[in-house]
Amino acid sequence: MERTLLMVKPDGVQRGLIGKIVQRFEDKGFQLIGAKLMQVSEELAQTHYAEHASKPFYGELVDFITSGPVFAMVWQGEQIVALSRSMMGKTRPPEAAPGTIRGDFAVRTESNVIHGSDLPESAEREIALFFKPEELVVYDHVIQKWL
Ligand code: DAT
Ligand code: MG
Repeated sequence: MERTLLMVKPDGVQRGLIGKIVQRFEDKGFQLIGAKLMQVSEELAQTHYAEHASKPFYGELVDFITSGPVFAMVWQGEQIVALSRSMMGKTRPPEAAPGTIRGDFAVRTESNVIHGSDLPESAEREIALFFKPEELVVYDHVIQKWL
């Protein structure tokens, strides 16, 4: 079963959007297997966003993700990486369709409310960065067969 790292960014936490965002993934039928409110360190931010190190917005990106607590989560489900990306909407809020998380809640690209892994390989890497194996809970998800 596929897993992904989803994170309510500091803007989403401050705006009180954790509950609404969690609700969307529960409604879809995905299984929550780990979650924590945490402060991202400079070092974790740099490693997590290493692919963007050469971009002009990298400094701002690292500053933003470390500017307040985030709500980091690991979710599991069939095709969850692609499906959660489509639920998040496009990176730039003006391009994010209404009904998506960014389309409904975000205005600016630099504060676009949610992070989600873009590929199954990135998901495995990011989950290992944010969570220790013992922080993930394996349990039976009884609605699976009805999805
Ligand atoms: P995503 O978060 O949709 O995977 P990404 O990996 O391309 O998007 O970029 C990571 C984050 O960096 C993104 O959520 C917001 C910020 N970002 C991307 N492009 C930007 C830009 N042109 N100016 C400012 N911030 C940007
Ligand atoms: Mg990305």
